[in-house]
Amino acid sequence: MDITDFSLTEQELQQFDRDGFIGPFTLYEPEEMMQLHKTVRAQLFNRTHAPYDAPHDVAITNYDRHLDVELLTRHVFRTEIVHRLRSILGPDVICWRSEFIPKYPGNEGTDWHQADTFGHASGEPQLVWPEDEPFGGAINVWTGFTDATPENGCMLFIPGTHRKMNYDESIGMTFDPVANKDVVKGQYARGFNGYDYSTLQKDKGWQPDEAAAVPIVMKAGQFVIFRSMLMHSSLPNSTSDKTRLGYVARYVPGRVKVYPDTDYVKEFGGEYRLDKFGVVQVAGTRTDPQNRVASRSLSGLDLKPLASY
Ligand SMILES: O=C(O)CCC(=O)C(=O)O
Ligand SMILES: [Fe+2]
Repeated sequence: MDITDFSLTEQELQQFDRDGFIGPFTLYEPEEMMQLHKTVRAQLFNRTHAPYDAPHDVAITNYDRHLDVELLTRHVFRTEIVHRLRSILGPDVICWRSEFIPKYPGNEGTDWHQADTFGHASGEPQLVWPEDEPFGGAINVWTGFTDATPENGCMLFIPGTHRKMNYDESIGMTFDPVANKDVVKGQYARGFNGYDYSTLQKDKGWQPDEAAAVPIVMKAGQFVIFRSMLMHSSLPNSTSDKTRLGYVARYVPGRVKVYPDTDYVKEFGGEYRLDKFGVVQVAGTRTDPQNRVASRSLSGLDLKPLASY
């Protein structure tokens, strides 16, 4: 096999189909990751071209910096990632969101959730797949910018739970960062950026099967690929000195409509204009004609999508 071909093997695809996730895979060596993290951290402070003008304590401030920070643009295009995505999604792949998800020492974990339309906050879908497809949601590529361990807040997955939504995202949630902070659910303090995700449960009497959860332990520089429809959460950071930082890039096939019929991202009690937003074509050529497209990075970098096979 060509060592520059990172496509998933037949066996890996079967595993992904069964479990809803695969990995971790190594993208950067720990030393390289540390350097990259340091450089990117400094560049994130420059918000001249940042896509959303949001207060620093609102999570959306961390969204989509792959659109303006060159090293992150390069990251979402990495062949180690895109080849594998193409194995799952086919030839036309777009990156429609990225997010930094930090867990500082003492922070609560992330509550159990599944995302299909990503409309959980406002009740309005952010992603619309063509009808009659078996899956919705995105393929998440979560990269550890630091190590992720059970102590500092690694993710938990419940394998095989990606086929059935236990949550109804069309209900929408109430943003209340005070009431929804550090609430103990199951054994741990877990939240969802100021929301209570459990309010979307279709069956109020149902509980996630925590006994079936597996910890996703990762070294800095590794990434894991998972369906957003998989049941996932993360543990609290119980350390006093070890930050956990994940950078997740979310991808869909080009045929998915992204933010249909709206000019805003509506989350966290605010509405943020999509003027600077665009999907980034990382493989192939096709995207839904109504999708906003970023033809080049806001930093000026002009990367070409991987050619179709
Ligand atoms: O990093 C976390 O704690 C949760 C990640 C997550 O929910 C996601 O990437 O969709
Ligand atoms: Fe998630």
